[in-house]
Amino acid sequence: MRVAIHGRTLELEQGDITQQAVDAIVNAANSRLAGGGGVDGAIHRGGGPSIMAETARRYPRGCPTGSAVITTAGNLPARYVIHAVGPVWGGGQAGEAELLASAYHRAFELSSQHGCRSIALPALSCGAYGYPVDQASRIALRVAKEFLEQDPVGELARFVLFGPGMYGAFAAALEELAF
Ligand code: AR6
Repeated sequence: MRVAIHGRTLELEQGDITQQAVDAIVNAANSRLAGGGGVDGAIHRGGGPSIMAETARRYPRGCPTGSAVITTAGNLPARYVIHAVGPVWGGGQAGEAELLASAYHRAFELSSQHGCRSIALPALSCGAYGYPVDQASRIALRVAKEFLEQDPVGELARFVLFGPGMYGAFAAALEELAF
């Protein structure tokens, strides 16, 4: 599914984010940048040890929830990996929505600052961190839309969703957003 925004493209695709040949892919990291399962596990497996070596060297104190840091992408087809830290879902009263929006926002900002025209993103916080996908997808797409509307560099934002359920939730949220 694809929509045009100010001549730029917002896309949804079902698949594996590590296979994306875009300028930057976004990792669903934790604040220690310690690696783990899900997207994070797949990125470090596919990219090789140079990514973890770089996060340890450049960001020894990790990355706060709601923010992101950038590294090269090792053996992956992308040029950069942007490690974004979404919130753990705790019921919605602990600022989760703001933190999720801010993690996406910072990831987009870093991609633009590094001259990336295309970026692929996962459903941050929607796996191990338990964020309800109907709510998370609206936040993710709103931030992506705002980015594409005003950023001078970004041309393509593609959400790469794992499985038909996650794709369907994002597709419903995208239809709901008025373009
Ligand atoms: N490509 C695209 N999406 C994927 C892939 C993939 N290869 N693998 C999983 N997903 P998660 P979180 C989907 O758990 O909730 C890690 O241990 C998955 O189905 O990766 O932000 C980190 O180290 C789900 O829809 O990220 C952190 O500790 C979405 O990606 C913690 O998990 C996000 O699931 C972060 O949890």
